[in-house]
Amino acid sequence: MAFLEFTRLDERSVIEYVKSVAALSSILKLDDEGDAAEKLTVKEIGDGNLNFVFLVTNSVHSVIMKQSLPYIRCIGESWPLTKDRAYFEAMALEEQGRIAPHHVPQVYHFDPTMSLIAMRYLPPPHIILRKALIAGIQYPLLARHIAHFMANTLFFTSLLFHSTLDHKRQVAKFCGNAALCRHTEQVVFSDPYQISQYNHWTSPYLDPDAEALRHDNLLKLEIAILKSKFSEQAQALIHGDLHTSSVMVTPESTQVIDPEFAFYGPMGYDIGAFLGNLMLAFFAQDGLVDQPDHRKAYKEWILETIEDTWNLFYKNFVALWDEHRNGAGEAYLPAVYNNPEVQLLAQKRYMAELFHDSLGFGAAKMIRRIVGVAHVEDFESITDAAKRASCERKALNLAKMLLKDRAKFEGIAQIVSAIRQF
Ligand code: ADP
Ligand code: SR1
Ligand code: MG
Ligand code: MG
Repeated sequence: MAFLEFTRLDERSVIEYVKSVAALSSILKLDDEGDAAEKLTVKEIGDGNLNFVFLVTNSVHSVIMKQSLPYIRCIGESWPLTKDRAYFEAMALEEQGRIAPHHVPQVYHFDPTMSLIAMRYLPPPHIILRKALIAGIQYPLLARHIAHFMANTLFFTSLLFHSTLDHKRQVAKFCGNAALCRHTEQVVFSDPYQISQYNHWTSPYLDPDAEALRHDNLLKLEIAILKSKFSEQAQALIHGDLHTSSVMVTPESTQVIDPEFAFYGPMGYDIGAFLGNLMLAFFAQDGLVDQPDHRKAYKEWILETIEDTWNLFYKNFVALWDEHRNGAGEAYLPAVYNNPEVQLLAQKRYMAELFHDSLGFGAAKMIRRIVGVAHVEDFESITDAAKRASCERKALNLAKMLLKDRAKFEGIAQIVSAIRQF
C-alpha cells in the first residue's frame, strides 16, 4: 500500500506504513538480517481526548505513531476538527525540541498527507504525570525541569529574543492553527459561562455552582479580558495544552508531549495550565483516599511543586533575559533601556503581568475541567459522587476567587496560602 492519500490507520496498516517509510524501517532495522520485520507488534495506546496513538515495537526498538483524524476522538465524528493539527504539532515538537532537547521526544518522521507523526517512544517508567499525581508519586525534579522547559521555550520565542521582523515571521508559521485556537476559545472561555450541550458536571451536587457561573458578572468580565488576550497577544510560541496529561515523568526525566494546540499566544496560558492542573490534583487528593490524612504529605509536595515551579521559572526566565539583554531582541532596546534602574523596573513589571496572567488562565482552565466538556481523571476517578463534588467545589471556588482577584496577589507564596484556606 502506497499511502498516497489520507487513510485512517489501524493496528494492521500501521505495520504496512512503517515498512513503506525508509526512516522508520531504518530505526526498527527492518532491512537487516533476522526477523525484525516479522516480529513487529502494534498496539493502539491513545488515552488522550483527540488522537490515535500506536506503539510499534520489535526486539530492536519502539516507535510512537500518532495520527490525527478529522474529528475529536472522545466525542466522535459529530465534532469535526481539522486533521492539520498534526502539522502544527510536528512543527512545535521540532521547535521546542531545538530549544529544550532534554524535555521533548524527538520527531523521526512527519507525513502531512496522513496527518501522522512518528516520534521517540518514552518507555516505562515514564508515566503520564496526571496518573502519577493520582497515584501519589513524588517527582523531586519535576518543578526544576518544567520551569526550564517553560522559561526556555517561552523566552526564546518572544520579542525579548527575536527582532520584530523575525517575530512576525515566526508568528505567521503558526497562524494557520486557528481552528485549534477557536476550539480553546469555545471550551475554555465561552461554554463554561453559557448553556451548552457539551457542558456537564457532578449533578445534582454542583447544579447551583454551575448556574452561578452563568450569573457572575464580575467573573464574566474577567474571562472576557483573558479571552481577548488569548486571541490577540502573540507573545511567544506556547504549547497551548500544557496540562498534567501532556507531561510524562520518571524520577530523572520530564518530557512534554502533545503540542497540537501550539501557536503564538500569551505565555501565561502555558504556565497557568500547568499550575492550574496541579491545583486540581491537590483538591482531588482527599477524594482519592479513604482518610484525608493519608495524602497529607503528598498534598504538601504538590504545594511545594506549585511554588517551586513559579519561582524557578521566574529565576530562569530573568536569567535568560539578563544574558541576552544586548542581543537581537527588540522589546527593550538597549539604547532606550540604558540604565539598571529602568531595566529592573521593566523586568518587575513584565513578570508581575505574567504572574497575573498565569493565575487568570490557570483559574479558567480549572473551571472548564469542572463544568465544561472535558473533565480530568483526578476528579473522575473519585467514584463517590458526593465526595467528588465536594473536592470539585473547593477547586471551583478557589478558581473563581483567583480569576476575580488575581491582581491582588504579589507572589506565589500567597497563592499557596490561599489554596490552604479552601
Ligand atoms: P492526544 O492528543 O489525543 O491527547 P497524546 O499525544 O496526549 O494524544 O497521547 C495520548 C497518549 O499516548 C499519552 O497519554 C501517552 O500515554 C501516549 N503517548 C503519546 N506520546 C508518547 C510517547 N512519545 N511515548 C510514550 N507514550 C506516548
Ligand atoms: C472536547 S475538549 C478536548 C480537550 O482535550 C485536549 O487536551 C484539549 O484540552 C481540549 O480542549
Ligand atoms: Mg494529550
Ligand atoms: Mg492532544
